Amino acid sequence: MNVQIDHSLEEIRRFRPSPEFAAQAVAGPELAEAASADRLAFWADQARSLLTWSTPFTRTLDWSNPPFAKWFDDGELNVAANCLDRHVEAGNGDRVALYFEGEPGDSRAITYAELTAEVKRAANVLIGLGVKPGDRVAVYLPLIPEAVIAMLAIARVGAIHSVVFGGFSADSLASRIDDAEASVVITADGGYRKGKVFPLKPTVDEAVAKSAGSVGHVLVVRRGENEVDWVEGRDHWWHELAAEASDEHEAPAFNAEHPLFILYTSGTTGKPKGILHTSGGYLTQAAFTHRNVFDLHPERDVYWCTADVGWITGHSYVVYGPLANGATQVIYEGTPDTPHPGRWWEIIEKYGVTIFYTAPTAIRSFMKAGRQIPQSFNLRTLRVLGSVGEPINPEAWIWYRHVIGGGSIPVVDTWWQTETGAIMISALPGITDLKPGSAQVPVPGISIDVLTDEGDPVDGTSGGLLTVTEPWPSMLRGIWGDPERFQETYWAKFGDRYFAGDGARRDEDGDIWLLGRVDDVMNVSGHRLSTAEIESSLVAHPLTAEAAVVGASDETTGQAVVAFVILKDRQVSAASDTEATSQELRAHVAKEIGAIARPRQVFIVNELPKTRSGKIMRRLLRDLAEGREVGDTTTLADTSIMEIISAQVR
Ligand code: 6R9
Repeated sequence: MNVQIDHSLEEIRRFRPSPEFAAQAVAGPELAEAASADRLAFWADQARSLLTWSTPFTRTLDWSNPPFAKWFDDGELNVAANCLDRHVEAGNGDRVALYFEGEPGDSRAITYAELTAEVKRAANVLIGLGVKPGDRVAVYLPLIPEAVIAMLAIARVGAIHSVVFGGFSADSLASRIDDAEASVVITADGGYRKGKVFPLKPTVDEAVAKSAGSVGHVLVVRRGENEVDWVEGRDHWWHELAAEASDEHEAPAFNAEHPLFILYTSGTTGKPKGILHTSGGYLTQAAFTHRNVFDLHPERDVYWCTADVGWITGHSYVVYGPLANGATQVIYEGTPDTPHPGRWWEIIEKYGVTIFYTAPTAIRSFMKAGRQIPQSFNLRTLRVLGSVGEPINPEAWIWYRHVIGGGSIPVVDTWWQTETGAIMISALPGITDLKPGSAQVPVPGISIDVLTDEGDPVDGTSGGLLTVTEPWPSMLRGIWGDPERFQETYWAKFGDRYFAGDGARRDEDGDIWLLGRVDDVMNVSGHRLSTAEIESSLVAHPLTAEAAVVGASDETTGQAVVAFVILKDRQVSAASDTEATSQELRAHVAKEIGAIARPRQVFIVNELPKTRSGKIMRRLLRDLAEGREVGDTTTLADTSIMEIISAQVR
């Protein structure tokens, strides 16, 4: 088997679904047939059958003012009640919604009835703090049940959540608080990470102090039991207010286009974009894809998606999709290797996980650590594996299927984005012949095309730009507070077709292969980082005159941040120890933006390669960072520059 894996980079194999799997699969060929017969009727059917509407809709799509779509817009529903109350009313209140596994080994099983009661309490707490429909509430929490409860409580009262990943810095949190003018922040004293308590409350204190002053209340979950400072009147313990709050709360109905959340993601400029999602269409597509792509049988499956709720995957495939579908799922607070490198596999064994959804970067780091680790656990309950965040190389795909999946279960590679809200391209496990390395086919009801830069269809199997040609239910409705940037970023290029920012090609069978970003956005361990944002953080350091950042390919993380920095003249002598200086700059970026943005390397150089018009040629720096021969330098203002830089980097 090793021999096969070593030679699998040019993967040509297909894996047909087994007849047993196909026979029990929730998605059959009729889905795609119905969708191609009448796309809008198909989505309307999904919205009616997967969700419970307080006021049924009669209109499916309003696309009269592109790119501003409205889906199901005369219908009303409460998103949280769709994830909670209706399952209890249907007699499934005793089903476990969440198996929580804390990093130190504490655990809790929370049923749908219990989760519903907790969310009602939290909704009453928010109302008590003055939160009204349409208000923005920032969430800065570890992956603990209260993160899920907070998001659902915010949705339940019609407010808008903005979840900020707990690894982000005070500055990043402050800018997100300001952009959305959040009135409340929900955080914890701290959470567990790599065996230690990682404080969160001090970061919130710093962020609120730096922010423009919209925050009136900070609600603090007790988790790490670390010491925290307290601002009387502003700060409240979650457990104290929840204990006083009623667990009765009637969920009000909101319009299908009522905003549900804002989630910030990196763009090509330094300023993160607040991607806005609304209620009915988002929940329809999250639930539809979660059920059909993962072949969910809610009465018997145990599902685990390893994403944090700070990312879109955590929104759609930890919170909204699984809970709308009444699934039982695992959430795990900590890191994969704490306290031992088999922690994830131990969790799969402990809970009998049947559906597992993770990222290629994690799979590759497990590959490095060796198959003996997962092989010492019982993973035989698994029956579907998913991948998301970046292209999965065929070698990792095969390893995932063989070593984790025992060699016979489907692996679905799911392409989508914060902006698309839910899965757009994926195999369906009971139907599609799987092809390692390809994300394969648009999900039923989604229209994808690969176009040239000019907007023409590409020739045959050549590469081009990935576009979505028809509006879809879970599409972003805009960028918070910036309709022009929304138009400019996604729609200006191809008119009313959505430009995703990814390169792609279709093979002879029509399967889609993703080729990575075509803009200045890097993908590090499945997380989007902007070169511009990291460059501006580097330039903000007193030692730095100029900086250029590139994403260099990295065996484990997909891409890694590599920076080239020119120091200010007067600082060069102060920074004579280049090793210490580059360490300092790496730490600076981690502090300013967050640990995920910490450059793998910072090279101190005297020059940067520029065109005559002064644009930095990052392509040449990427060649250097990836240890390749430097490409065409003829458009450089000074063609000798690359030799000087190469010598300095070596
Ligand atoms: C869900 C998520 C989106 C970007 C996207 C693309 C890359 C995600 C992928 C993939 C190839 C896959 N991406 N899934 N590339 N194959 N299966 O990751 O959202 O954080 O917004 O990132 O990630 O480049 O444009 P987000």
